Amino acid sequence: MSDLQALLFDVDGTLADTERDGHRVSFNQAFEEEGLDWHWDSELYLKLLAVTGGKERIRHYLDQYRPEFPHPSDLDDFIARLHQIKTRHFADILATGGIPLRPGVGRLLQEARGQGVRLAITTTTTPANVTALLEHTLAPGSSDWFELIAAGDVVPHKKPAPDIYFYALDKMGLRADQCLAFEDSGNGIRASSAAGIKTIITVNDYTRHEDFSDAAAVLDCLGEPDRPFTIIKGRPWQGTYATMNYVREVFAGDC
Ligand code: XBP
Ligand code: MG
Repeated sequence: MSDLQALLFDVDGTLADTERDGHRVSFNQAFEEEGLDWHWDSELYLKLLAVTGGKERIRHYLDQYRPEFPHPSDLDDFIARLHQIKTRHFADILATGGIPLRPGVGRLLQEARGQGVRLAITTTTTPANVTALLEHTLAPGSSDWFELIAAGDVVPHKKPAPDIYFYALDKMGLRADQCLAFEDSGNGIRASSAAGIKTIITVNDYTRHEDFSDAAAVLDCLGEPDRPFTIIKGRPWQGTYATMNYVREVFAGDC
């Protein structure tokens, strides 16, 4: 077994619960701004989350739910413009401090940094969303804590394809067995597992019923001293929240 060299973090649902009250709301704001009578409620959005990537999600919605919508001559441009507006609204939501980090995320990132563990982001979301989230929740300049932010369209196929993980391994000069991934969804773990990377899952309301049989551990969150975590799958741990010792034990397969 190799030493743990790097932690690779998904963003949406893992670092923060961005989907229902962030991305979903900003999609709806963009639709309204463009005069479209589309509205994604929470229930519909759960179904739409099967498709990762905002542009891909809009296209899927058009295909599956709005087949009668008169398609503009350049559909790619239309979707890209709508998505740009959505990204602007999402940045506004983050700037108001509307979306905090999930329990234990900031604490574990600090601890990993202190131990010289390399950090990277591996996500399907737009790069601007990642920096905005980090800067508004963690600390100004905290994007620099991550040696790589692998995000969005830098790879041809988004999760559940493993491309973003292979991209990160390549850029960081690491092997899969030197890394541990943090994900929250079935699509996420399909991507990390297909790249051969051990994965800790922190579930959320949208994902808790998904298939995590490939996970090294499944948690309700990373936990804090005053907010104990629950281990849903994985060996018990003597502590009440996920520390780097816990992470290393999971990585070593002892937990
Ligand atoms: C997250 C996503 C993202 C967001 C929207 O999946 O699918 O597409 O919903 O972001 P994961 P953009 O957490 O598995 O990376 O609109 O910027 O694409
Ligand atoms: Mg996710």
